[in-house]
Amino acid sequence: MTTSQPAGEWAPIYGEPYQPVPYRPARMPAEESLRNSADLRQRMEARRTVRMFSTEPVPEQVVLDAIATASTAPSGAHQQPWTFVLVEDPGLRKQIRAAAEEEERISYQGRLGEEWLSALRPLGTDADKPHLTDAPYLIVVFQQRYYLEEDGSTHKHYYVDESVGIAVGMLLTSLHVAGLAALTHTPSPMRFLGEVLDRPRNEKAFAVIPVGYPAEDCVVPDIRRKSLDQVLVRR
Ligand code: IYR
Repeated sequence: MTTSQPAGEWAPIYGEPYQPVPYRPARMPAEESLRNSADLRQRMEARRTVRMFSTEPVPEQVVLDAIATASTAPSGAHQQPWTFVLVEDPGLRKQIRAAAEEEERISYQGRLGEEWLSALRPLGTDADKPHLTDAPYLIVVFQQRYYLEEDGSTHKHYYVDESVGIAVGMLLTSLHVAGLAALTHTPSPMRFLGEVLDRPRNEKAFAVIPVGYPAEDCVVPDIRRKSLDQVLVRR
């Protein structure tokens, strides 16, 4: 490692002057760049979203590393507007599953509408959410819609959706390269998550991410990804 962050706790720096420090990462030889990018591309092409989890435990440190990696994401005004709640407690997971399934039943019974239901049909999703209690961990990602000081005063946060979306992408990448499966689950509405997990009023649930190993009999939908040609436009 050639550069690293100074050790210590982060604290807000609103209004402080610009104080740049040198950033001189060693130049990576082109062959190494190619090897690394091709290797990551190949690994990521093998990633699948999993909805059938084994209850087998996974190494806790891998999950902590993934959350720490996610928290390296760039963010609007470097405000890092995210909180990751790592839920292991079986009682809490049961509560989350019951509340999610209650909402999802209403959704699948018609709230989503025919167009949405038909978009979901090839994915085989339904209102049953066994992954919420089977997977050994749930990572519930919250967006901090604004910064909340202890005295109750607030500061605006910027580009919160974008920032948290990038962080979740990095989280999923880290889990995948460490051999763990995950699901980006967005129960809707998600308000119950803030209540069950006792989060402050500035935090809004963004996604629930069950993490674990795929079940032995895990199946996934037979779907294809867009090719590079289909997503790349060159000018
Ligand atoms: N939240 C529901 C429905 C759902 C919506 C989308 I968009 C998906 O890609 C998958 C599911 C559920 O979790 O089942």
